[in-house]
Amino acid sequence: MQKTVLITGATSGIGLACARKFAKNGDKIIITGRNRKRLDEIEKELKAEGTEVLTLAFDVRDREAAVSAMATLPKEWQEVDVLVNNAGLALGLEPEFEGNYEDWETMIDTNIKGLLTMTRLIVPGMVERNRGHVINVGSVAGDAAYAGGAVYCATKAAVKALTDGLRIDVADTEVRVTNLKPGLVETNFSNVRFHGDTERAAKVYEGVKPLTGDDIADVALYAANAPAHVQIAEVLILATHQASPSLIKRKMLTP
Ligand code: NDP
Ligand code: 8X3
Repeated sequence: MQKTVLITGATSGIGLACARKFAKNGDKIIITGRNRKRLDEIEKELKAEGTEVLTLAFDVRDREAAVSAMATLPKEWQEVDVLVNNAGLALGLEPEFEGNYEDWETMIDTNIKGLLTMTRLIVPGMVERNRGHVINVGSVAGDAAYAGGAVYCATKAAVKALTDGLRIDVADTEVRVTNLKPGLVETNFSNVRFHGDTERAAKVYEGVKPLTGDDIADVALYAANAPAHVQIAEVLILATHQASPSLIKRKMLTP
């Protein structure tokens, strides 16, 4: 059955890979993000392949903008079947006692409050229709802290708690809730974390074959299309030579 899929942060990395995978699957896609130009380019790309696409440019931290964006959804786009809460970021890698206040606020406002806003706006309709699926993009970082990552890890631990809590709150409906927890995925993530220091960002993936956005999108697509009685509650996805947030064996020979 064709679904309407809303993806936050669909302009890059995991979100963009999800947009392409769900589009290939024949679904209708609502792509959202802050970068209007990128959204337009991606809309063009997906439409050229025959996908029905709607773009909404807003910042998930701006609650009023999110509310207005949802209020503008044309009738035929209002019944969102799958919400992929993906927009998120890490900023900085300083010890907790030396971190940057603004970076902390941006991570907390995006990864926790933005995800909550979208959940609050979309899930009531799912509950009313007794149908839907929320896929939150958490992280291995939510399972265990690592050096310099405390605040980012805390936001992803919050995503775990919010996902588990939502699953409890909708357990008497047909709505399903999934926490995808990737490890090292090569996207724009590290460029953003290091404020555009591309050399430092490249080192994160040195000597190891990282996951790709596609690897994560495959799992999202599987979860969304599992039989109705199957709820993929949580999936931890790691590169073969990553064993935990901080244990990565580099210089291995994964083909
Ligand atoms: P990218 O930087 O490639 O993509 C992040 C996306 O989020 C972009 O589309 C970005 O758009 C969007 N975004 C960021 N802030 C906001 C905002 N305030 N409002 C709306 N959109 C926003 O990184 P990834 O694809 O790697 O990250 C996606 C998710 O995956 C994040 O939640 C991240 O924490 C998580 N994750 C990533 C891992 C990795 O190793 N890469 C591993 C585990 C989890 P733009 O900035 O253009 O607006
Ligand atoms: C992103 C994975 O380990 O770089 O969530 O924090 S990690």
